[in-house]
Amino acid sequence: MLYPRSNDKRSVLSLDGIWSFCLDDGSNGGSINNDFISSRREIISVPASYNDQKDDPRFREHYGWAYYERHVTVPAFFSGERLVLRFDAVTHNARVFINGALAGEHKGGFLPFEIELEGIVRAGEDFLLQVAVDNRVSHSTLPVGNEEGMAFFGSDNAGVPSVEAAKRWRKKRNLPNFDFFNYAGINRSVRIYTTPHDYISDITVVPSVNGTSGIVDYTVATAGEGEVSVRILSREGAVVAEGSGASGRLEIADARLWNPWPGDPYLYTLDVTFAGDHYSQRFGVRTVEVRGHQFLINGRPFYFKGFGKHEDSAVHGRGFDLTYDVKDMSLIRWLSANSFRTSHYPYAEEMYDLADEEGVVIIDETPAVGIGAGAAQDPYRTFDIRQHHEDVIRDLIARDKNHPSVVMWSMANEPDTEHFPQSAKDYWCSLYEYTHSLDPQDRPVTFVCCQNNYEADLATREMDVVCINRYYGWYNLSGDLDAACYALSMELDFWQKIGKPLIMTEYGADTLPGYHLTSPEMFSEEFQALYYERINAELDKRDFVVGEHPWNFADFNTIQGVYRADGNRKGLLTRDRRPKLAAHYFRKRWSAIPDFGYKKK
Ligand code: E8X
Repeated sequence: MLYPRSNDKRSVLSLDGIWSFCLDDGSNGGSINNDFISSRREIISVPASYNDQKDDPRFREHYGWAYYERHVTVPAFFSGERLVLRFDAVTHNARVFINGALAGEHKGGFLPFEIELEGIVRAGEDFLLQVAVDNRVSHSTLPVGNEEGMAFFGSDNAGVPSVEAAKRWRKKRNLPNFDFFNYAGINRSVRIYTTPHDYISDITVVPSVNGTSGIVDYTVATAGEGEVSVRILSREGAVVAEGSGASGRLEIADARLWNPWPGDPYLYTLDVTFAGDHYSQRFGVRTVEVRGHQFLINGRPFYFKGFGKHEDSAVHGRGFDLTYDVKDMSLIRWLSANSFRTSHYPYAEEMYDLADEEGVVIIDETPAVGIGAGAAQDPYRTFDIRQHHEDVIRDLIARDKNHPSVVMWSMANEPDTEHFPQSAKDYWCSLYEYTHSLDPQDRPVTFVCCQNNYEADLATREMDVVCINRYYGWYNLSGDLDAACYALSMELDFWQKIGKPLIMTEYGADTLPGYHLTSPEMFSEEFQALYYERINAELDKRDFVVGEHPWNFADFNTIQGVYRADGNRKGLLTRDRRPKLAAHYFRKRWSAIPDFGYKKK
């Protein structure tokens, strides 16, 4: 799927800004009731989550539909062009109405969707655009929620109502099976863009290297009649290769490779014309390969220095904010990091563009988090998620396939792979094959494994890279770093035999900024830094460990709970991006660790 860009043949009209908004009261179920909306409308900013824009508890507690609306005027000079309405992300489910008629629907809150306006709207016309947004999560959504909030009732705590009693009186609410606030709304940009009626619908670039040449296999999908012409432009604007035809192979002599910073993340542009259309697609010449227990980029063993992140900031919630993305890229460089995982959902396209430009490596993750219910039930047999999971993987790869920064796909975060091991292995290995089959660049595929009985887990070891989240010394063996290192070392002995490259994709400690102790204990800044010093010493002993991703880049908001004091505080940085002691520790450590060749062969 191409990102909307204006050029000599295409225009883009932004629909970001102030819209009208109201929360449903449960009586309209996603249908448009204009009397209901007009009596409750208030202002809201797009793009952004709606939850933290208002000082009314209803906005954070909401369960169900909310309604956005605005009037749109399509410029007359768009006349004769193909008109497309594009939502970059609406979380979680969207129903789009134009002049009161349903024009499109979409399930999934982190990937774009489009609505062709042919026959619905004409250039020069005004129209009413209304969007119904559903924030509910359940056993049939990704991310996964507990069904109708009953999961927390019926416990044996004295005074807690039984499930039956709860059903009689409880106000329904979301109970996410994931540890980040269930921000919702039109979280990313909305646009109308134009193309000619005969247009370029997609571009695929598959780079490889042959000696000093860059080999570029390209495919251009089109609609209508015309001839495809392609040119490859260097970063400096020189034509370095050209050809014609909807697909083909071009060669760049003495190619400049895309390398992670502080290397040169060199970008080329595939400039495509077809009939009266024109689109320029940036790409990088780089190779990615797992070989033995190494992760190779351009044939050299790469070491992941970085973190799991979130799209999360005050007031914006999970809303797209290019300024925060630029700031986070600056902090990634300040920390001497070289990578991040898009935990736990695809991020805004603009962040991948920045990573391409800045030379930051991405592990691209789907929103499949929360797949598990402990030993209570086999989620692979009882959660209705498989088709949607395949849809999300298909759409993720369609969106991100050309980014040189994307080097691996993560199908999920912390699914249950322990309680129903064979069922889990069947699910993940078949989805692994499906994911590989969709990626034209055939990048490595994994999922991120939750702290578990790793000997019982039959799925994690089948992935191209073993990605584990481990909290020895925090959630278990709490505060006892000697025991934590011993337990981790035992587990690493196990993975040593498996022979795959391993990334520690999460490890961390909740830390209150400004809480200092001369004898480090949990929640202090000194403990967080010491925790990482000790765990990293264990990781350094193992050549098959090819990456360290502390959890998390920054503090972030979650649902309220006894373990969350103003959200999750495991950030190396505070939520407003100020460094804790551990950030200074990693800045020093990572500035001394090279991107390549850190571990022996
Ligand atoms: C945590 C993280 C959470 O924020 C992240 O989204 C997924 C969790 C740790 C799981 N991983 O809670 O800070 C630990 C499982 C029990 C040992």
